Amino acid sequence: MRRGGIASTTVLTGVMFIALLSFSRLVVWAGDVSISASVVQTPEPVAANPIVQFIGIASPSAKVTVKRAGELLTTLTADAQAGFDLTLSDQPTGKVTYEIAALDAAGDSLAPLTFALDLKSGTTTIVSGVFLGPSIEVDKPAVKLGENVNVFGATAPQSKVTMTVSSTTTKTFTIEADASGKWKKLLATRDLGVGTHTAKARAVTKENVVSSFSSAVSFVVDALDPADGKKPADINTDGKVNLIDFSILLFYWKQKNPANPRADINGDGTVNLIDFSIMLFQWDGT
Ligand SMILES: [Ca+2]
Ligand SMILES: [Ca+2]
Repeated sequence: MRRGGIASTTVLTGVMFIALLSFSRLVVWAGDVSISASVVQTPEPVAANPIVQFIGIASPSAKVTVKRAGELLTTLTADAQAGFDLTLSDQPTGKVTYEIAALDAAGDSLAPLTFALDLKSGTTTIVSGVFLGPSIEVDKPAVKLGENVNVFGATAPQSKVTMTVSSTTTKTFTIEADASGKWKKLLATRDLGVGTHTAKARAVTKENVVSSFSSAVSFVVDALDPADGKKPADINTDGKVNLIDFSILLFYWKQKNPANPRADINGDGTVNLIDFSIMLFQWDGT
């Protein structure tokens, strides 16, 4: 009887129903995380401190940390399939806030989740279906229009990652994570346009468990400058170093910080013989 028989199982069903109702108010979501919680009644009437168990998904070999009211409680490593299962014994009663965070195998952060639970003495609270949002990084914070940007991260192996890239419009991309949970998308900035773009992602496992959203990362796509790729001595940026550039050089001759900064070819603050020698060196003629 102390180990729990048919009678106590019947009681448990009723308790679980009440617990689910109350948990629907107590759990703080981050996105559409599906969470089930149950309360198991122990035979002892009082005394035992609450037990909390978190079962979820991060990324393969992620370092998962649990904080209670901001204080680090425990750290563990997710398995090769990204799963983790941790039990916290001897927890306080009353309203308690837990934060679950994780770093993927490369050290990048997955999106943390926070849970506000109301713990009762002598109970075990199981929070399952906790799927942390993927880690997400961008390889360059700023590029010129036409260059590529890589957005990448980690999540559950073989899960389907949906990434949105937003600025004035939103584009959606679908990527499959590989066997080690890594995902990557090469973005052609010519398709995105000039401006600041913000990317975020979420994942769905093959078993249809949906993650919360990742953090957002931003990158800037700058318009091409007419001078991009041109020789420094091509002062008027027409593609040739010739007499036109030489006449501009003469116009600003001996000036400090000329109104046309390109006339100071080496950028040392003065238009002089050094700039002229660079021009001769880069000379195209005619
Ligand atoms: Ca020129
Ligand atoms: Ca100069």
